[in-house]
Amino acid sequence: MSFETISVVGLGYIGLPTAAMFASRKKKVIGVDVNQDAVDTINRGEIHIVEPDLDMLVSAAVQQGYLKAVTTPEPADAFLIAVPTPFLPIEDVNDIPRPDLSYIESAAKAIAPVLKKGDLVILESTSPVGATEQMADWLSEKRPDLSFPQTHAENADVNIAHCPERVLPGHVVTELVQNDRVIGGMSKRCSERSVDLYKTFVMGECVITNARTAEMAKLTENSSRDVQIAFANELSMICDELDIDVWELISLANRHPRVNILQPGPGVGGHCIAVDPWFIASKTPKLAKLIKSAREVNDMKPEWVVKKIREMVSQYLNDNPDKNEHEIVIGCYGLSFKPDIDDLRESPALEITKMLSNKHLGKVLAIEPNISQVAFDDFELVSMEQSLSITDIHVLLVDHSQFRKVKVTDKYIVDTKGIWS
Ligand code: SAJ
Repeated sequence: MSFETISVVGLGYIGLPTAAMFASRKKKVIGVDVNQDAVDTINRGEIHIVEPDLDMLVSAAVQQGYLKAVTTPEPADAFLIAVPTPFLPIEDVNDIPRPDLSYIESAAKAIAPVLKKGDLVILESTSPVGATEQMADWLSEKRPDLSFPQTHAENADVNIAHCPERVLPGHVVTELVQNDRVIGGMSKRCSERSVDLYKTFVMGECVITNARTAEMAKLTENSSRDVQIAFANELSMICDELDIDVWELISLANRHPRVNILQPGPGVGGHCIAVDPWFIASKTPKLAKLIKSAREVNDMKPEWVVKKIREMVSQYLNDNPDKNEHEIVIGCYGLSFKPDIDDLRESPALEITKMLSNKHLGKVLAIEPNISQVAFDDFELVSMEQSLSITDIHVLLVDHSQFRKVKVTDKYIVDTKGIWS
């Protein structure tokens, strides 16, 4: 059965580019989102998120009539669910954060009334192991007239699979086409039909497994990166204590043919790597010791950086006994969660700048070349030139390409990315 109409539920950083990609291959796409503003924006051929080349794709798709956005699901041959999976609120600081599946539940319950025999439902949202089976149960509860793979395997009326997205923000449009896809069907037929669907635009290999392994594969990829970054961050703190340049150390160690250490930084941000490892740790808390400990190392790095800045303030005051702390201006270079983007979600740079504003008695300035519209309560946003002329202590938090082009050689620098030190 071919897929004439495809519905993408959740039109965010993953759902909208995926919808636009199917539409660019001349499939009729119905995008669904609960946010009326996002729906209106898309129907005007515009976008509500920042991602290179996406604006052109969406504009062309809407103009040519292949993509439309709605707030209530309509019948389709395939449904892709790309809604967020955040944490549930934590009651005690010692609790392991647990995933909140309510967005998936709402999406499943919203599409259930329009499902028909022969449809394919794919969960793309990053999910804890077992979430796809749980989604299948929610669908089956709502539609007892249809059969699902958990009870009817290859003969089910509706096919279900988990196919996690793995694209890098800032490179979504190319990575959606070129990356390999992990396809975890609840039956062989579910997987094969999912491969047929993705082959509409995916040039990478579509590799088949089961739903639980596909869920775990995505969590494993991001946990592996988190653990590796934690190793680099831990090294940076050890080297600071031992008076060794961590950047030189890592470049030396990486000359070994089987060593490839990542780069330390102010901490780990974004909505994926700082979140997904908890989905493994909350499921198997007694076994996921390394994964949990890596999260803790990365999560406490911003506090350590603030401590280093406070030490630099003390050193500045020692060297300049005629000054007091109220007169010291600190410039924080970079606010986003990684270089050359404007995304502030879970950003350690923003966390550090805010913490500093609360602690420091003098002025705190922020320099963020990728953001101009946002106003911050805690600190002032200034240009690079302004900051360089009035700042006493320079804190490099994000290695934006604009910052790499300038060599700041002041005595008072806290450089979390190793580009000015
Ligand atoms: N970071 C470091 N040191 C490094 C590399 C990264 O401190 O050497 C920091 C970054 O500054 C940032 C955080 O880690 O704060 C995460 O950045 P990232 O570039 O590693 O990853 P994301 O969150 O932009 O995207 C990740 C990707 N996953 C992997 O590379 C395994 C992407 O492919 C996933 O699709 C995405 O998560 C997701 O949606 O899950």
